[in-house]
Amino acid sequence: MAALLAGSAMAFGAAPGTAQANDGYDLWLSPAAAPAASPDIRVIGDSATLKLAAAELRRELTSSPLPIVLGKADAPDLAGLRLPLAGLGAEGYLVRPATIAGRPALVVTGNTDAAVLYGAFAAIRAQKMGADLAALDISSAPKVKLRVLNHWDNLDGSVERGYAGQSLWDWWTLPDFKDPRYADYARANASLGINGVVLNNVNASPVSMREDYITKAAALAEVFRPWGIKVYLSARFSAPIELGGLKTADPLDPEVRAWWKAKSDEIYRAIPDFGGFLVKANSEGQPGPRDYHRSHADGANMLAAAVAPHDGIVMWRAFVYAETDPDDRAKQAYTEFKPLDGKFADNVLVQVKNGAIDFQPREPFHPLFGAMPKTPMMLELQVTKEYLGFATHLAYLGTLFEEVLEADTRAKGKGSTVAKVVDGALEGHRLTGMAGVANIGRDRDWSGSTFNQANWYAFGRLAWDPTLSAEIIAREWARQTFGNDPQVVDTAVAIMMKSREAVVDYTGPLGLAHLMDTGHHYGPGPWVNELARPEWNPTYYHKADRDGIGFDRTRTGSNAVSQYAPAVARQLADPRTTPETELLWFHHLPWDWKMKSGRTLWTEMVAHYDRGVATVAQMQAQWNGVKGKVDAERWSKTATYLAIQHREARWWRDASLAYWMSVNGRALPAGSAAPEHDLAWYKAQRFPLAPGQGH
Ligand code: GCV
Repeated sequence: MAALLAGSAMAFGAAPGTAQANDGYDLWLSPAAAPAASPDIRVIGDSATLKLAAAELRRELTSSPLPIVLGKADAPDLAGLRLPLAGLGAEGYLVRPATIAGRPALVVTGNTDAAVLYGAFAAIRAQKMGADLAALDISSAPKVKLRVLNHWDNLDGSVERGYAGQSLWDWWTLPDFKDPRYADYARANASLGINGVVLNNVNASPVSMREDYITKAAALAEVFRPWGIKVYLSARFSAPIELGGLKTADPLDPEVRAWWKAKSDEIYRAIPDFGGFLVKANSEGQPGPRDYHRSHADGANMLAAAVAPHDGIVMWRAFVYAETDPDDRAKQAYTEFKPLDGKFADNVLVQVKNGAIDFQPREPFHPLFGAMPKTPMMLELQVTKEYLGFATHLAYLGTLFEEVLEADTRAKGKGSTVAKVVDGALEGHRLTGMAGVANIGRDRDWSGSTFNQANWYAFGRLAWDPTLSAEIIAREWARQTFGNDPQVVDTAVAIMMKSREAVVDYTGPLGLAHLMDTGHHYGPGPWVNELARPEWNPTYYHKADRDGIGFDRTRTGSNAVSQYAPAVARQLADPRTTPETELLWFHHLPWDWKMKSGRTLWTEMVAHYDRGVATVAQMQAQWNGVKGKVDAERWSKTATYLAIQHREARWWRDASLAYWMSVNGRALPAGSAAPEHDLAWYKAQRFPLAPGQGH
């Protein structure tokens, strides 16, 4: 019932930008209600996807200076136009005026139905950004083939690192009940070009591949299909034991191989366009091929062989580290995977997080990018804000994503950016992918806050084209979300563009990372040092003592810098040439180290913490300036969340400084406020019920 209400309430949603209530359900799109007037639209062809494309244009556009004609390039009336579609592949679109049967029209076309749908969304986006449809001439093809959301959703409805309510998937009522929200979700993804969804957590339950759950997944696939979206499943490596009753999951065992082949065949019978498997193996307690002394390539290739006859793929995660390995955690994935370059089957992508540790507010790019030229490297970004203040802190991640995509690996000389590794341009790979760990749940606004929706949006737009600018994406999103008032749009963009750096400043400036409290990752815990695995403790990462702070990853330390291409390694080997934003990631330095500003390291650190808190206060003031210009519901929720963020930024700053002072015995620079409480108070805080914890 709730779901039905959700669907129908959408029909009455307020238009973006009005000062009425708006619960955010419509995201950056328009409400379902048909506009009073709609343009003249002709669809050539009758597929479900083309119908959706036409419905979107009707719903989103109130007028068009030209009649609109939609259809595949080879459709009657369009084929004769000889439009330049050859370079657009299966998903690229073309939108331009043309004369059809003697009448001028705006043509929306592509080589497949999905491409036409993307073209329709592009036309809508362009019009909302102020373009004149009569003069529109746009064409675009995705630079990345697999643009996939990873849901860390459990079968009981909880979401690991989810801060937007329960899972969207109601596994209990599937396959019978197809909540209208599933189609609304698919529509939002399609508007960005997202073409794949991994339904279940990488910490996977074998039950996801049980017959009844395959039927449930098939029901979702059916809803998503017309929107151009394939479903994928996270596979638990030991499923042949748990589901199949075998004694082993050894990837070279013939019975195990046969089990996976039969299981894949079964899945493809239910879901003919099933995308394939995502696997977390031998990581944080998950089973994997290393349990049988086999390599990650052995494991991936076994699954790849099972899905290859169906054109399926395997996304094999490189997020591995072991408590038995005393080496720097930041080095372990590279050490394990680099020697496997060239050993993976053609339909395997190695999925690599943006940084070598774990989605910190800032990390240097992962050294595996550029280091495995023979292997397609799929970039994994975290859209949900596990380490950036959950749903309550405003942190626009477009800038974080842009920073990693623009990072230069120097693998093949200057300009070998992570974007070029990921989109295949550097090595000529055609199988390419980008994954985003979703921030989507059953909250009415899907992502836990209005501004979190922008992170979903930014992921989708960058997966389509990793060279887009974060600022342009922010502007696009703000205009579609809030309407055309320039003051509102400028304010939203200004807030967004500084927001992530503010989080870096108040949680861990100058390359510090992994300082949060245990388990829930909510709030500061730089003092934590008693956890079983050394690399789970913040003290492992900052190594602060009376004399200095930071992780020496040069030759005198773990030598992680040697995993980068020589030009990058040389730069990072010297603290004077290392970017100060990454200084303490790579170097252990005395508290009196002279920074470029002329200040000591300690004084500079304090200045960053202070700046982080001050930036949030500025963001609050800017948001107050658009009160009454944004609908009251979204305005006041955002204002309340900014107040929470300000309080918690202060908490992060105070707790961190109290701890650093207890270690270095130094006073705060003049003018910097003393922490509100003593260190013992901060240490005593407990949050057993914080959301999103794994279980
Ligand atoms: C899904 C981090 C998170 C875990 C997550 C893991 C991963 O460690 O805290 O919740 O598990 O990354 O990416 O596999």
